[in-house]
Amino acid sequence: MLRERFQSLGYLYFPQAVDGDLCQSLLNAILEKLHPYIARTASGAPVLYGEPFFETDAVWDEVYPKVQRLEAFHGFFHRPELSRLMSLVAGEDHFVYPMKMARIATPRKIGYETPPHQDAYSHHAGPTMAGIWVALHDVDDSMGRVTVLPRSHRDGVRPVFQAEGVGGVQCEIYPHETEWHVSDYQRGDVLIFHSATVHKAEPNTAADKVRISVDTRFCDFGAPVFSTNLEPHHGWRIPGLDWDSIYRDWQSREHQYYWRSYPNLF
Ligand SMILES: O=C(O)CCC(=O)C(=O)O
Repeated sequence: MLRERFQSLGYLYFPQAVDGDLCQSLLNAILEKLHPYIARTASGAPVLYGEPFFETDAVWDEVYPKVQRLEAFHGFFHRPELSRLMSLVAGEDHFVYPMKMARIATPRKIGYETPPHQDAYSHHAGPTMAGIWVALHDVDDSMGRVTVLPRSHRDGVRPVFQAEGVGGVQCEIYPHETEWHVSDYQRGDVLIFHSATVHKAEPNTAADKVRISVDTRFCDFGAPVFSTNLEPHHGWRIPGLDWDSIYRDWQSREHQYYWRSYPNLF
């Protein structure tokens, strides 16, 4: 039934599907690495101190490798509760992409939010790949919510053009596609979207609140996986951001290099 809904709508939304304490603990670990640029207020939302920044800006390049080196960040997507959600779409035997992403959507960076795109294009993936996105704290309508275009996966992979913002490309939106699905999010809310479902982030129009979320990709085990997905996120452009450096201080080897034996890389 959920699979049918997923195939029909192109996405699934699971409110508070991940334990709040687990999200809190990962958020705290990430915030430690974002010091002194972003910190948590008593009210809960992460807050920006100083100038806004976006992926590839100098501050982002300084803090992001520290976030990428967190064992808890990578391990998060291999936990049973996340696996269970992925199984609903890709079956028990699924493959979690090694590339894990953390999003730091700061305010006052209008125009640099994630543009409308399809992951099938950006990750060179087929129809059985999907994205999983998790809100690590409550996200209100000012904070750059992620929004999806329902049923947009049915029209296949679309032409793209260059855009500002995360990922740098934007896909075509057809004139009849005017109804986006969006919600305020609570900590632990999960979105799963089909590889061809168009999604984007709203601008973060808050005065100082930052939206921090995490996401990755997954597929049924054995589906083709394009080799660029085996790199750490932004490892292709940040010197030294490679798996050896990411894994260096980890306590466990369980989630290190698990992807090397994957049978269908191209
Ligand atoms: O969180 C964001 O701003 C972007 C998320 C996204 O586009 C994705 O997970 O594919």
